[in-house]
Amino acid sequence: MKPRFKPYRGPSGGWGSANAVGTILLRERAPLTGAVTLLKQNRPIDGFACVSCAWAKPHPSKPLAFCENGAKATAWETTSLRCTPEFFAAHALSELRNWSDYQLEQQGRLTHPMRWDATSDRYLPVTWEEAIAEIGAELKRLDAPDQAVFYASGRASLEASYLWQLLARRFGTNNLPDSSNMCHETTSVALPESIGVPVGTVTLNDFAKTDCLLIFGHNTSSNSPRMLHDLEAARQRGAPIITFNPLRERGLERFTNPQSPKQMLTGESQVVSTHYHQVTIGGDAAAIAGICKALLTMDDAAREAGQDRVLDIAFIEQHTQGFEAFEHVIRSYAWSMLERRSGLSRSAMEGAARIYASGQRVIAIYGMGLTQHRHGVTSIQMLVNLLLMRGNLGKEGAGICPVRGHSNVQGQRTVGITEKVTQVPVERLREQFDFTVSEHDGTTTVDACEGVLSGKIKAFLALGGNFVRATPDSHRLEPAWSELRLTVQIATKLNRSALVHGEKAYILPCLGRTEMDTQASGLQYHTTEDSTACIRAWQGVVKPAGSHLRSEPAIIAALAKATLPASPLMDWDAWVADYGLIRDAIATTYPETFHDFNTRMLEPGGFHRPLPATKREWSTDSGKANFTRPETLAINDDVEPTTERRDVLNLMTVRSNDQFNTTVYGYDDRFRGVYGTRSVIFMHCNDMARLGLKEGDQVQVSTAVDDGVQRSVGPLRVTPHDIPEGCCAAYYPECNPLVPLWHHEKKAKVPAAKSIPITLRRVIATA
Ligand SMILES: Nc1nc2c(c(=O)[nH]1)N[C@H]1C(S)=C(S)[C@@H](COP(=O)(O)OP(=O)(O)OC[C@H]3O[C@@H](n4cnc5c(=O)[nH]c(N)nc54)[C@H](O)[C@@H]3O)O[C@H]1N2
Ligand SMILES: Nc1nc2c(c(=O)[nH]1)N[C@H]1C(S)=C(S)[C@@H](COP(=O)(O)OP(=O)(O)OC[C@H]3O[C@@H](n4cnc5c(=O)[nH]c(N)nc54)[C@H](O)[C@@H]3O)O[C@H]1N2
Ligand SMILES: [Mo]
Repeated sequence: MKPRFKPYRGPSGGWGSANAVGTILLRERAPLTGAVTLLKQNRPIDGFACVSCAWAKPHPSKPLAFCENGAKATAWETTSLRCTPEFFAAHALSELRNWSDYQLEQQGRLTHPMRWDATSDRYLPVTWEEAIAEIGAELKRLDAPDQAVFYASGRASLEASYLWQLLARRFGTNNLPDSSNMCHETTSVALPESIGVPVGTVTLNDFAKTDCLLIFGHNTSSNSPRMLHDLEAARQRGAPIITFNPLRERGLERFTNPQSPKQMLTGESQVVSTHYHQVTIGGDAAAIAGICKALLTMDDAAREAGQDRVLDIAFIEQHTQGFEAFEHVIRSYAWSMLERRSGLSRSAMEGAARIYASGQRVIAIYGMGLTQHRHGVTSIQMLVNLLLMRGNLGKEGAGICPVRGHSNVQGQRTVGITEKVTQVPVERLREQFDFTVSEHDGTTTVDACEGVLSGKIKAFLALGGNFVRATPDSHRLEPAWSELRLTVQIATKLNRSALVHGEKAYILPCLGRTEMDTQASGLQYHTTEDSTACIRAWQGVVKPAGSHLRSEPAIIAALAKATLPASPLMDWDAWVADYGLIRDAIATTYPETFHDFNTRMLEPGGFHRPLPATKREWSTDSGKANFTRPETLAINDDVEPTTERRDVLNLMTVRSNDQFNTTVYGYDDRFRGVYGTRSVIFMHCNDMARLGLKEGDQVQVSTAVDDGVQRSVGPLRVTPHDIPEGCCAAYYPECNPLVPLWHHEKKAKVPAAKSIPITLRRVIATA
């Protein structure tokens, strides 16, 4: 199909959304089963948790508790297409490596365990028994447990995740990076320092009570569309929504509720953002500092006039520490500097402060626009500072809301998927299973990539995901994978990570969450934790995609038995026969959160993880909520300001409305007006003019850092867009070769995928 470009003027949701659902059901040849399955989506106990995003599922559930992108994710998993041994027999990997992400996954669900055969360069079928025995033997043959990495993408259930970390830890390593290391690890570092919890503090009940929302760097309409219902309800109560985003995301402007017959018939739509600030890429800390500064000025004026204070002094005195130092540094900032760094005018920041101060209960929402930066921790902590100034934490209707990515990524950390030993209940694991957890921290995602490059890592096992495609510096890393001894993909679909492989390579096909998981004790429940720390039980509803598929817990247990010494304390067979016993083990390791797990998971609406900050108890070093002083308001110290060149732009890599991470559902990005292609770069028209580029020109994009490595992607089509000057945007994962591995959040090591200095070279001019 010839690419088309046409600005989208409609709302998000609405008929565009309904049509998109129909199209994908047809393409996956899952129209009827797919449609019936959708009725079970996000219905607890006898239904399944959406496999797409981590946004909270309301209780009681709505009649059609899914969104356009949730429906796409379900259709993608329940597809009737199959990627069989015949497919693999017909295609050598050297050929498949030239296929697109879309083509690979479009082959459908994997059906058989497969082993790479070097002679024919093909994956050939292998029995489960052989595959598992060989993988176990390879792991045991390693010189040290730390030569193995156990990666997890954030989709696996709490049960599977707990077994995965137990396998790795008992094997002797904490090398347990997960997708969080590319995503919200910035949150996991920032929030504990500030407020003593690693996750967001709000629930759906808070959304129902709030009277003002701030949204920083989150593309809600594409990536957590069900949240639009909560935003719509807030708007109907008159709550303002102030959005900070370099791109004017259409879906954050207007929304038509596809579940409202009236809105659908009349074409009515609701304004989502009442105020939209196109902050410059990475300018959030400065923008928030400006709002804080304006609040201080407003508070000074109120005090002088003998009016009510703007700051919540009682809260600040009783519950926080560090305010004076924070106040001092904020007052010292010059408006001109804040304007330059944020890209916003002083009056815009003052206006945002006035609206913020008019709310008594404010929620701050954020996504990858804050976390995937060199100084992401600073930005998040500034946002917490802003909330603390008016006591917007630990009260109903207020709080901090990091929007998690994968549907169970938050839960994986809760049951032990982490590379950091300090977060592991080492003593409890010793008592429960009689082994000593390795005392070294394991690898983050970035460390794991470095280990692959340096040769330190010899074996890489993935519980889902597409690590090779999701990680930075792809062109440097890909050749290094062939030096590995062992690569194992536990997966539902074929992706590039199975094609860029080690000397011994296996694909182990697993059940998806929509599918019925029947074990010796019958149909199994599994559990997940969403972005609001709500834990619930679910059950698959569709027939498994093939008779050879195994569940993730069953695969992990088999690997454990083939790898670890036998122990009566770890009864892997019993765990697989009845997942209730895995939940009992989880409850023994983490009693505060998971006591009476098997009962409470079935309570209507599930149960919430206890979070001290929501009760104004602060599990921080100081015992208080901490105001933190920003270390810097610099956007990106990988490019020296003195050598800042006029031809260097700041690139953010973003998702389209037609993908789930590295899974490309299609080539349209309706809200951004792009159809039939992903090879585009969105630019400001002044930058285009300055660089002598015209709409439709094809450019090669290169990273503008001087570390001796050439990084380049293209050609991409120059596409004018409403984005601040000096900023540009293009799609992830295609642009991952541009991200230097060392270009990551300073403390959290999340790749800084939202601020890559680049230059452009025209390769083909518009005809
Ligand atoms: N349909 C669908 N749903 C998904 C996903 C998906 O791929 N598809 N992925 C899931 C996952 S794992 C995650 S982590 C989430 C991701 O959801 P998001 O956090 O929305 O991630 P991105 O698509 O990367 O979009 C980042 C947004 O931040 C803005 N932004 C970029 N840089 C900055 C900045 O410096 N400041 C500010 N204020 N804004 C900035 C971009 O313009 C964009 O709107 O979604 C989850 N849900
Ligand atoms: N440049 C750039 N890079 C980024 C980002 C960015 O914004 N910009 N975002 C980052 C973020 S936030 C994230 S979370 C990562 C995502 O990184 P990953 O989580 O590693 O990648 P996904 O694309 O979500 O993984 C998709 C694959 O998961 C497998 N899969 C799907 N369902 C299941 C299941 O139920 N079980 C199993 N075992 N496998 C399954 C399928 O084989 C599918 O091909 O990418 C990161 N990389
Ligand atoms: Mo993510």
